[in-house]
Amino acid sequence: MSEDYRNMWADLGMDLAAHDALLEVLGKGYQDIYLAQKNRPKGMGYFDFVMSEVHGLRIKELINEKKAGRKVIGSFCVFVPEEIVRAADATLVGLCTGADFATEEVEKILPRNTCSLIKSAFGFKLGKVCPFIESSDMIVGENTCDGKKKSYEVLKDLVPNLYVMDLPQMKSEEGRALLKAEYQRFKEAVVNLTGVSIDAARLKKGIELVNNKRKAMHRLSDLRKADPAPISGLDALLANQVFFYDDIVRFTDSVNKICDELEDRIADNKGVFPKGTPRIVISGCPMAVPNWKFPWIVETSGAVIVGEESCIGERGTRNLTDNTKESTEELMDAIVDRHFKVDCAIFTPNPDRVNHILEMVEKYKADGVIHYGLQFCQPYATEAMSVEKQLEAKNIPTLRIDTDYSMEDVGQLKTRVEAFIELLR
Ligand code: BJ8
Repeated sequence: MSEDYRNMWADLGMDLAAHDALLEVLGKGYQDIYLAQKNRPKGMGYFDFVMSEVHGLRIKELINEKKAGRKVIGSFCVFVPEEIVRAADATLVGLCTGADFATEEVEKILPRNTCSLIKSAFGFKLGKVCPFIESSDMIVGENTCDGKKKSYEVLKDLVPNLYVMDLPQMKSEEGRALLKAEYQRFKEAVVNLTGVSIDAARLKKGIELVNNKRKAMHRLSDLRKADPAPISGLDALLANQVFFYDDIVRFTDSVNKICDELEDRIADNKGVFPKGTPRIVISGCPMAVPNWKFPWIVETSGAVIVGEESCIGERGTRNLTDNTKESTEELMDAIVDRHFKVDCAIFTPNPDRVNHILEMVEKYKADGVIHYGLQFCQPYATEAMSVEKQLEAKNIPTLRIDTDYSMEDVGQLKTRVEAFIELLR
C-alpha cells in the first residue's frame, strides 16, 4: 500500500500494524475464494479492483468529500434510508461487520453469546482497523434485535456521534406511524449534521439515485434465473456487499455493465457452472464483507446459489421508492412505505418473509433452500424453524445451519452441505 494511504490511515487514528495484518488476511481470503473461481464474467474485474482498494481509494474519496464539506454517515442496517442521506448530499456507508477481530477485547465489554455480526462491528472499532467507521461524521444504530439495541448503549462511549433510531416491531398502523416519526427525526438530524435543508427536489434526486442502484441489482437478480447460471452466487453476493459502500453512480454503471455481459452469456448459453447444477436460495442473516465462508462452501460442493433472501441481497434491495409524488411530505411517506416492507425477523409476526422465499424459489427455479443463521441470533433462529416447516410442507428441500465467522466448522458444514446437494440431484 502506498505511503499516501498509510498517512491517511494514521491520520484517521488507525492501528497500522493491526490493519496490515487484517489486509493480509483479507487479500489471501479474496485470492483463495474469489480469484480461484472459474469462468467469471469479465465485469467482475471492477469488483476485484474495488476490493483491492476498499480501505484505500474509496476512503480517499470519502476524505475528499469531507474536505469539500460533505458528510459521511455510517450504518449497520437497511432500515437507515439512504434516500434522505443522499438528499443532503451526504454519503451513507455500511460499516464493517463481516469478520472476527479483537474478539478478546470485545468479550470484555459484550457477552460472549453475542452474534458474530455485532462482535465484528465492535472488534473493528476497538482494534482501530475500520477506516469507514473512523471517517464517519455520524453513526446510526437502530433498535432492531436485542443484541444490537443493547450494544449501542456500549458503542455510544466508543464513537463521537451515535444516533439511535427507534424502529417498530409490528407491521401495524401504529408501527408505520412510529417509522414515519423516526424518519422525520432522522431527516432533522441529517439536516443538522450537514447544514443542507432537504426539500422535495432534493428528496426526489436522492430517491432517483438510490432507485437506480436498486434497479441495477434487480436486473442482476433477474439474469440469475438462467440455467446455466451466468454468474456465481459468490460474485453476486460481492455486488450486494459493495452496494453498501461504493460511489453510488459508479456502482450502478458497473452493475449494469456486468448485466450487459451476462445477457450475452445467456444468449450464448454460457455459464459459470454446467447446466443442471443444483440451484440454491440462501435465506437468513446478512453476510457482510468479508463473510464469504458459507457461499464458498456451497459453491465448492457442487451447487450454485441463485438468490439471497437477506438484507445483503433481495430483502434489502427488492422494492423501489415511489418517486412520482411532488411534496416533501408525500415523498417522505413513500420512503416510509418502501422501508416498512422490509421483512426482517425482528418483526412479529413476519409472514411476508416466507412468502418472499417461496416467490424466490419459484422465480429462480431453485431446487432447495438453505437457512443461514448466525449463532446467538435469536430472531432468525426462531424463524428458521417455522420457515423450514412451511417450505417442507410445499416439498421444498430445506437445510438449516447455524454458524459464525470462525473457520472451525468448515469441515462439518461441508459434509452437511454435500449431503444436502446430493439429495437435490
Ligand atoms: S433489517 S436483518 S440489517 S436488523 S444477525 S445483529 S438480527 S442477532 S443483522 Fe439486520 Fe437490519 Fe434486520 Fe436486516 Fe441481530 Fe441477528 Fe445479529 Fe442481525
